[in-house]
Amino acid sequence: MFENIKKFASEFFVTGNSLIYAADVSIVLTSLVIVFVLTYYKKWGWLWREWLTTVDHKKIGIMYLISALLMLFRGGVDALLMRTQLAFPNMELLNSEHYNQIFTTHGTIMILFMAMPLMFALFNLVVPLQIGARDVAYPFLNAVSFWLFFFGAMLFNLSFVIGGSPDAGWLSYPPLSENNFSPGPGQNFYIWGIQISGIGSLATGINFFVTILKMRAPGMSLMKMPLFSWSVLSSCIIILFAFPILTVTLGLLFVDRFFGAHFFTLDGGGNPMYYINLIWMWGHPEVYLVVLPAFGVFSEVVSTFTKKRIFGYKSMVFALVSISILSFFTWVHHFFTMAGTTADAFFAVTTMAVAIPTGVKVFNWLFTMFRGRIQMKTPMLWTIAFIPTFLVGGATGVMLAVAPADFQYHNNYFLIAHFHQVLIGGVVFGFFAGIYYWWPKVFGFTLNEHLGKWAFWLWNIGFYTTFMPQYALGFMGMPRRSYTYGWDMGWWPLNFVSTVGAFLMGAGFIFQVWQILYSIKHRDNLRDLTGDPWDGRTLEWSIPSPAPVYNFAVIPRVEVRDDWWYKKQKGVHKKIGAKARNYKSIHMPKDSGIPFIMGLFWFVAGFGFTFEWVWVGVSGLIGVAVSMLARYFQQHTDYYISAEQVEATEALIGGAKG
Ligand code: HEM
Ligand SMILES: [Cu+2]
Repeated sequence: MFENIKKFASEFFVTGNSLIYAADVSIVLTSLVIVFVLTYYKKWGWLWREWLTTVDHKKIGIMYLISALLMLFRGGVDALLMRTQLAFPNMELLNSEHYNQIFTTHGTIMILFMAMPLMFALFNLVVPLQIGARDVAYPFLNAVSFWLFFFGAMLFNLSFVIGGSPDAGWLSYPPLSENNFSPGPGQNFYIWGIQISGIGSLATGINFFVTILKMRAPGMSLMKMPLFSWSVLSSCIIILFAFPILTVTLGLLFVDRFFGAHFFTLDGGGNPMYYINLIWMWGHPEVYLVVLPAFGVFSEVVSTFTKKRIFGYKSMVFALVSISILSFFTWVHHFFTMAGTTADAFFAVTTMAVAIPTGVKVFNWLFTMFRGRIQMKTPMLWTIAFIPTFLVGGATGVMLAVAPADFQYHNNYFLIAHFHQVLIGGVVFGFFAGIYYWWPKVFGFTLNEHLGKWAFWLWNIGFYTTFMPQYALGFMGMPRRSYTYGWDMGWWPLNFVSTVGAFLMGAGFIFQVWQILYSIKHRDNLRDLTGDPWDGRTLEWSIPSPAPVYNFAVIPRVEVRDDWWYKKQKGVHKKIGAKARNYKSIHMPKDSGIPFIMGLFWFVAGFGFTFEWVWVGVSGLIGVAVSMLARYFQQHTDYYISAEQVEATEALIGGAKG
């Protein structure tokens, strides 16, 4: 009996590495601290009422933000471990197996559980306010999306301490990811963690697509819509077409592994290349859909901090939409070395074509800044830093798109440098700019600028120090995913420099955490009472910060692009308050515990199938079905805020100006 338990435990829990034991201890301790604090301060009810059951897009946005920052930490620790291992030849910090696991979890977490939720945080925090809506089109579904993301991410992260991490790379190519080569739970964690959160992402895409098309304030025609909302719309178009491909691909891989099918194995008539084509038909659009909203942020920030309207608005919209369409026609550039010459030529051209709309956008940002009164606040700093970074990232992308030359760069450090340059310089810088920019809207106080500038410089210097040497390492032949190298290769000085840079970025992250904590502590001094600290141009700045539950006491009527700015210029905004006194009752969605519970059941289902405990998996799925039925039969899903209550709230928060 005891022997059996011991055997089970040694397979169930990941053992044999001091780092993992340390993680076990810290996970248990952190959980205990959280439980203790919640109990001691009697906060369980508050947590359930205010957060776990909320359908308010603003709170959901905050939960996405917190989760994404935690995941940035986890993915960052993975990165630093890898960089430490590579700092010198023949290092023995990580063995090959452990290194494989770490680059797999790093890549997966950074894209799916860091970039995606950070993007969804901005969708939720900004879009409804920017288009003058009271919530998203489907608030309940929005909560379901969040909890699917959350429990999918938890499931994936659990693999670190239970069962073992996946190790077949962030896209998990077969045949390596098939049962013969990767038996056990690791790959299953990958499949189910991503599957569950991916369904949530698809729902978010649908939600914001409908929200933007159907819920804009009266008068805001599509061509008067702010560019951030346009970028979200383009991103959602990609989600709508790309995520179903991911769901099917992972589903087929699961069928291969679980039922012994042969979709992606050569024996039995399948082919791994089917998978590789499918996963990149999702994967390439995926990387574009995370960068488009960053482009949207830059457009807002540039025009706010130069006090000018954006140059070439229509060409900006055109560029966004054409990038979202082009994104579906480039996937083969990920395996030029495996395709034929005709296919290579076609996909080389489509890939290079992406540079055109992107170039249009860069010039428009520059023309907007030209002769503007530029205010060097942190959101603007990140935007200015983005331009040269993305330019180099884009140019090296075009180099990679030259199919014959790609036979040289393929799968070496040149590629690693290229995609980090666009992912960090584009996506991460963009979302940071967005967080700094909209932070006061969300929380009612600004972030300390001084610490923010330290973080900015550390991240930037760190970035170039880390990734510029990697281009050279690529030319020197260092393959991607190598866990070690010898003294004879001549690679160590550049690797060492790269590692130093990675730690500088780590220091930058610490400064950001410090900046946030410091600003929370001193929020009374940093308080913004105007609701419009940057003298903004779009509707979100016309209401108090943080916005009340119903966002707009009276839905604004939009006449021009940058409506709020022109109302301020004409001085008519002061009269809005007086008119607005004529409040009406407001229709709102009720909070619900079902999304959280449904997410929990998905987690149980995923966990069960991961360990091939079929009955646990099936029970989880039954739970999911039951929670859907429960929602179906729910009667009272909405309520009204009375006109008097709206009036009282507005008087309290100073909404009714003038
Ligand atoms: C914060 C600084 C970062 C550092 C120092 C870093 C470092 C690394 C390293 C050392 C590797 C493994 C290279 C190899 O052995 O092949 C890697 C791979 C990867 N990184 Fe990062 N990274 C960082 C941020 C990011 C971000 C922000 C993203 C995405 C948003 C990202 C996405 C990826 C992906 C997709 C891979 C490929 C994983 C694979 O080969 O399966 N990284 N990174
Ligand atoms: Cu691609």
